[in-house]
Amino acid sequence: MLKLYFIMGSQNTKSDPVDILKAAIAGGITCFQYREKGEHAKVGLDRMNLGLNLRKICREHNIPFIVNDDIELAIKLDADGIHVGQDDIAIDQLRKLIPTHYIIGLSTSTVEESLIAEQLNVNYIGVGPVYETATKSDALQPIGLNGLQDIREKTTIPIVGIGGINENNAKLVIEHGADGVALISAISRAENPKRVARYLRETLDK
Ligand code: 3NM
Repeated sequence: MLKLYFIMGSQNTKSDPVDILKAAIAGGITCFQYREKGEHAKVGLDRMNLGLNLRKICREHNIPFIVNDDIELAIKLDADGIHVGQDDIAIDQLRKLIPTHYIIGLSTSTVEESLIAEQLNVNYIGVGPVYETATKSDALQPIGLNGLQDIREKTTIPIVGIGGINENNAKLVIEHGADGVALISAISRAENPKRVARYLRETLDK
């Protein structure tokens, strides 16, 4: 499920997010996260309605649908899981508020955070930023492939690398221990999202 993990909100594309998601699925993504967040993100009903559309598309194609951060939205959209950051709700608190079957993902960027995540029994960690990214305005300093590898060697939890990942470096991220790659702009801002997703999937399947 983590192999080719696509994340998007309407703020991440100039096109219709529905079209981008359909193209990404046709190209072979294995998981989707709805992350309607930051400058120019939709709020309220608009955010909900886009979420409903994207959720429906994922359901039709058997693609796990994860919601970023917002528990209420995740439940309203009948998501398959939720992804939270270090500064969001504590995991034991989160568990009390979501259905037991939910996939839980947690962002980490250090060995220490990753060991704690492992102890908390979350389903996967999103480790990054591996590379510099322009997509997240408050992103930390890149940890690099070495930082990723260090976390891999000290934990056994499933890892998805994130931050600045694209067609040219995705394989390296896997070679340094990640089980999958999570990416936004490489697909959401691509001229041909389907082709990029397909290329990524073929590269990672090799
Ligand atoms: N989280 P792109 S980096 C959403 O380091 C997000 O936790 C990060 O976007 C983290 O693939 C990031 O366009 C942005 O670089 C990823």
